[in-house]
Amino acid sequence: MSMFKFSVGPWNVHEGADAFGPEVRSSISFDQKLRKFKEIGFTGIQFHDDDAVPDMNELSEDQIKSRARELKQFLDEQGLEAEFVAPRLWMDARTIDGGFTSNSSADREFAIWRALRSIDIAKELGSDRLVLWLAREGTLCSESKDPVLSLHRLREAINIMLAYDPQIRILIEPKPNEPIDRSFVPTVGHVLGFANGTQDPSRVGALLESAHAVLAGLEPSLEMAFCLAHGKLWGVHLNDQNGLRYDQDKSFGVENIRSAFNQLKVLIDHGYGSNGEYIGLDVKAMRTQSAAMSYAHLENSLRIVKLIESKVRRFDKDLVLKYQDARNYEAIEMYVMELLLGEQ
Ligand code: XUL
Ligand code: MN
Repeated sequence: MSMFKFSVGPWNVHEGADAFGPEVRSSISFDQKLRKFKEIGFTGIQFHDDDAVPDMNELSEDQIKSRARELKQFLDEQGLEAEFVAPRLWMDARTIDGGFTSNSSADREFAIWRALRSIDIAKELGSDRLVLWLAREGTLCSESKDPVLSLHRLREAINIMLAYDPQIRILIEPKPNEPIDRSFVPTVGHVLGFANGTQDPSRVGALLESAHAVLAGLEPSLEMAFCLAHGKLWGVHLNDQNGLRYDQDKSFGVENIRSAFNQLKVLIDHGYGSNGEYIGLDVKAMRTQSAAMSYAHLENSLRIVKLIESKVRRFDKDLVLKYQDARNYEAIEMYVMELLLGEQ
């Protein structure tokens, strides 16, 4: 049994298209995905704004809210909860060069409109969390944007969101690159520094994705620790990543099981989840897998989390304290390896 609640997004079951090839699996309807998520053991759903309200650009603000209310009823019927809503600002022709940091004022206005509608949707769905993955808030060409001005623009946009709804909390999910070359807010350290400059730092925190930390050359468990030490770890996207490559969204723990162990250890040791936080998974099926395997990466990741969680609970703190006092780090390392290899 896990002590955590788990969440997942509809985009985690997908057609398999990548930058170099067409789709390899047929689409599965939204309702079907949500029902299956519940069956597998998820109780929280992560939404992009247009997952929740498709074609929202064509709808009035009232229509958007009423569609969101219909979705809330469906979630209630299924016994599911919305964890967060995130504006999908990277797919629109108006935000090809970023939303909040675009040089075009019309693009920036559109991005803010989408963020405010995402807040409306979140409220209708009963969530106080807006996630900002700042996909294109950076550059492909360094000289194409003024980086300081861009950060001021990002801060202004976030201040507008904070003022729009006094309850909303903003979780910035940093990623150092992809689809842009260089992000203006690449790590959670940047997020927390940036949060301090906003009008209400108490409502701006972080969502840490394991793969994004690895892409920044950093250890995900320490990035989590950094946020936990500031009371700012409000969400996680557990997954895995084979070094400095494209964003892989592999099943949790399949590349680096010791890091996976340390991620769960820091979460458990420091009470992650006690304020209602979810363990989110942001994993994708391998492109080679058939439609019949559309959910295996999710089932596998959940099972891996639970298996590693049981290792963390068996971790012998007293023994390790003794080794720490004796500065016998070889013994600690071997103990951890034996624990992970089933010899403890
Ligand atoms: C992209 C990513 C997103 C966010 C939500 O790398 O992780 O799916 O989690 O917008
Ligand atoms: Mn993510």
